[in-house]
Amino acid sequence: MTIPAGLSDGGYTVSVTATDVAGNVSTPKTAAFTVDRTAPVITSTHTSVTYIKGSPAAPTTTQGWIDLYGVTATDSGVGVPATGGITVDASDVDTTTAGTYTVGFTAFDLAGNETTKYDVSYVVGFVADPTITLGSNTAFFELGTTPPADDAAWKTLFGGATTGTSGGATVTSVIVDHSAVDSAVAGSYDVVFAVTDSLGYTATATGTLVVRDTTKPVISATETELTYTDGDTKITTDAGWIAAYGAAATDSGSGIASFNVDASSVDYATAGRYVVTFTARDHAGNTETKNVNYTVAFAGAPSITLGNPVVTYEMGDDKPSSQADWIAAFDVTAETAPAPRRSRCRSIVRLWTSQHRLPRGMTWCLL
Ligand SMILES: [Ca+2]
Ligand SMILES: [Ca+2]
Repeated sequence: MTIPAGLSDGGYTVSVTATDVAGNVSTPKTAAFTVDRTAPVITSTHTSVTYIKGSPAAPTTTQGWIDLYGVTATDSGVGVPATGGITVDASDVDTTTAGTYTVGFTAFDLAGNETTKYDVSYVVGFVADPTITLGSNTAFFELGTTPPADDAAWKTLFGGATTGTSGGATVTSVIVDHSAVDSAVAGSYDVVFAVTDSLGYTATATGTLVVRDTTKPVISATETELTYTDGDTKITTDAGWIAAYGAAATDSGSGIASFNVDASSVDYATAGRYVVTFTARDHAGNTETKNVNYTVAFAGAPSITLGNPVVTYEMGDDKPSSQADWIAAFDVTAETAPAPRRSRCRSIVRLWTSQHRLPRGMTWCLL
C-alpha cells in the first residue's frame, strides 16, 4: 500500500472491503498504521563541557558522551530505538592539545528519520601542569649587601629558572616570592618561584637562600708608627692602644663582635721596635688583623760608675793624655738601658774632670 504523500504524521486506520461481481460486500478488514516523516529532537543538559585538572577522562564510548552531556532524543512519532538510537562523532577531540572541539550527536527514529547533527563543545582545558626547575636549589647571599632588585635578579641568583608547558599552553608569568627573606639576619630562607601557564595552572619550585657573612671586618688606623720617649705616658690597656693609633674596626655584615689588641711583645724596659697587633672578629667568626709598630726609644736613663773614684798621682807623674787614659785611670763604665734588638752605639761617655777639662765634643762609643 502506498501512503499518500500528503498524509500528515499521525495514526491512521485503513479499512478494506471486497465486493464480488454479484455485488456482495465482504466484512471490512481494518489495519492501523502510523505516518512518521519527522526526525527526533535532540536536547542536552550541557552544550559545553570543559576538561580541567581532576576531571574524569574524556569518554571512550557513545554512552559515555551521551551521559556527559545529558543527551536525550525524543520522537513524537514511532519513537527512537531503545538502544543505538543516538550516535556520536567525537573524532575531532584531541586530549593532548588544549582547545575547543566539536562533538556531534545524531539520532534517528524507528522510521529511519535522522536528525541533523547536534553539536556541542568539548574544551580541553588541561593537559599537564607547567614545570619549573632552578639552576641551583641553594643560593648564597652576603649579609649586609643589597638584595636582588627584581625577579630577574632573583632568578639569576639561583642560576636561572627553566619553565615548561604542555598541550600548547604558554608561560604567562614567573613570580618570585622572597617575602620570607630577611637579608639583615643570617639564616636560611625559602624563596618560591611560581610559573603560571596560559591555561591558568601553576607550579612552584622552592629554593633555599642562605644569608651569611663571609666578609672579614675592616681595621683602620690613623697611625702606624708611634715612638715612646722619655716623659711619654706608657700605654697599658686595649683602649689606650686603640686610642693612640686611632684604630677602628667596622663590619658591613654581622657586625663587630670583638676588637682586641695584642701588645704583649712591647717591653718598656728594653729599647726596640715592637709589633702591636689589632684583631677584629665579627659575629660570624671572620677575623682580621692589622699590625702597627711601636718603638721604645727610652728604656731608662744611662748610668755611669767609677771603679776608682780616687786616683792619686805622684808629683811629677804625667797626667793621662787621652780619653782612653782618663777612662782607664778612673775605671769608668757607662751603660744605657738594654737595646738588644739592633746593634747600635750603646753608650756615650763624656768625661769631665775638675782639673783638666777636656775639649767638649770628645765622645766615646762603647760597643
Ligand atoms: Ca519521528
Ligand atoms: Ca663580616
